Amino acid sequence: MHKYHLVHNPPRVSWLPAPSCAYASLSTAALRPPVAHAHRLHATASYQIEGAWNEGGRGLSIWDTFSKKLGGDTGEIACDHYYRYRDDVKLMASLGLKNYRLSVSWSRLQPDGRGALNPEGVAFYNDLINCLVEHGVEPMVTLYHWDLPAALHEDGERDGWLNEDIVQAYTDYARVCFELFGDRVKSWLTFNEPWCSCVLGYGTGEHAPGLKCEDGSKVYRAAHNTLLAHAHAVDLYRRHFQPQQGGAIGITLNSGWSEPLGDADPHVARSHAAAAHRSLMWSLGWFADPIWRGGDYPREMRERCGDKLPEFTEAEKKLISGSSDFLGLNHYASEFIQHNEAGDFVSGWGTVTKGGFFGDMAATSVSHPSWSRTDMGWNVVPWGFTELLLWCHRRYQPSGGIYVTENGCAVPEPTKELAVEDHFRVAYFTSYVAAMHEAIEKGADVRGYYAWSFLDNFEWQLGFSKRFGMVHVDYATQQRTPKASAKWFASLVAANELHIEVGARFTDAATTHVIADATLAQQLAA
Ligand code: GBH
Repeated sequence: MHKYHLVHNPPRVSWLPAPSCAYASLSTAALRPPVAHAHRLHATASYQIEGAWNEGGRGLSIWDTFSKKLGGDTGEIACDHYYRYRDDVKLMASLGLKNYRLSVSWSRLQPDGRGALNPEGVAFYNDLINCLVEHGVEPMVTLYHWDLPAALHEDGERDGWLNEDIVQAYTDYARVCFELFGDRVKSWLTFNEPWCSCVLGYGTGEHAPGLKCEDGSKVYRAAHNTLLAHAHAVDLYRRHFQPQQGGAIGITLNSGWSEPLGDADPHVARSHAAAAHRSLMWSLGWFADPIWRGGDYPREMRERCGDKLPEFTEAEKKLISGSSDFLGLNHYASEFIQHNEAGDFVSGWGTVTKGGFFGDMAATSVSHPSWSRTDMGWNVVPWGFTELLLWCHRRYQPSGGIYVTENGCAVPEPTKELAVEDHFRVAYFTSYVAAMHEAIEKGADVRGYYAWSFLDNFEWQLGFSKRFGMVHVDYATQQRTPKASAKWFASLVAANELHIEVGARFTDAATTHVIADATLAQQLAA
């Protein structure tokens, strides 16, 4: 049994000793749900680190073609992890990491997205998994982190996640992974952040396959097929693999925390509160309600989306309901939310959208002027993490608990010398781990924490310009250099204690409730 201690300076607070409370820190780590205590984990994703895009028999994915089309950085080489995984695993082990979340590139395993397996791809993941196990690092494997085989997508009305045939193709691919790797992999995630692959891939066009959809109907359709694919893969695992292999399977959803903007007029305040709730529904509830609350989309979505929101059959509702052993949660930032019927929306990457998916949601976000921001422009609001964890716990009560499968920040690091002094990142992690601790103390069943990310990597449409790693990567030489945050994380893992030096975390108490002050709320809204 592990004991966790949260050490303030002063005072000292005991960490929760519950055996189910496992922690991991550092970039994307994951915990093993039923067995507890996978901690100190890092997370990564295939297209963001592997490189070797046209080597080892790999087929193309939609991210290969999409990033080529954008004309900037691509994942062709990325961190060259395909060739350097042994050294990377050794580095993890040397930092004392016990868990590591990775994703499988579907098109490396099945170049055409269906049928024939690529033996070199099979060998790569076998070697990688064996190497992790040999070094005492437990893998958590994401089956789908956005890199759909290009063969399953052609621009058009009913392709990729818009085509219901994808459900069978995905389930077959999942079966292959369970068969090949399930003897050693005991922790599976069906999907990483379907919100992103659906909204950004089929709505705003910021992510592959880059489709734009004004009324949002494609977004809802893609999500519908994603949920069905998830449920079928889980059903398959539970019936044919879980009894012998004994692992756990879940899904990872992303959400910020949405805090209602205050207002002196109680009527306006109530409309902001309803908008904040909708904001959580359109990010988390969209996927989590079907899984944990009876098989269908949230009531507010049914009311506001009309025919655009596809229907589930009764059999599908049964299949989806309960289809996750635990809730995987990726969290980065928080916003104040106000009611806005037009639904003007500025995405985390700056794209402005009107109507459609966001118009249905009818909510927009406001940042508090005192909040610090990361290099992504995302707000640093540790208390929002506490609120979100408690909200998830209360609304969904996932039987296998909550695993934080990503949390972290980008920091401007123009040189390696500056990068290794990443005190902002240390403060971010310190603050967020402490905020998670607070949620656990208040009753949230959080069993694991993975930091994002182990290595600096290919940050999707922003390429190599954003650095999330605890380990610096020099892309010219592929040299890895642990940053201060990696050392901080290693000591967190080793001690099972979080030491918070005075002034070493983001203080946010001032902004927690002050927003209820009507004057400030009006200033913000203006
Ligand atoms: C994760 O995405 C990804 O899983 C990972 O691959 C990536 O590298 C990492 O985070 C860092 O970006 O205002 O529209 O942006 C997180 C992406 C960011 C999606 C915040 C939701 C808020 C809504 N999330 N975003 S928006």
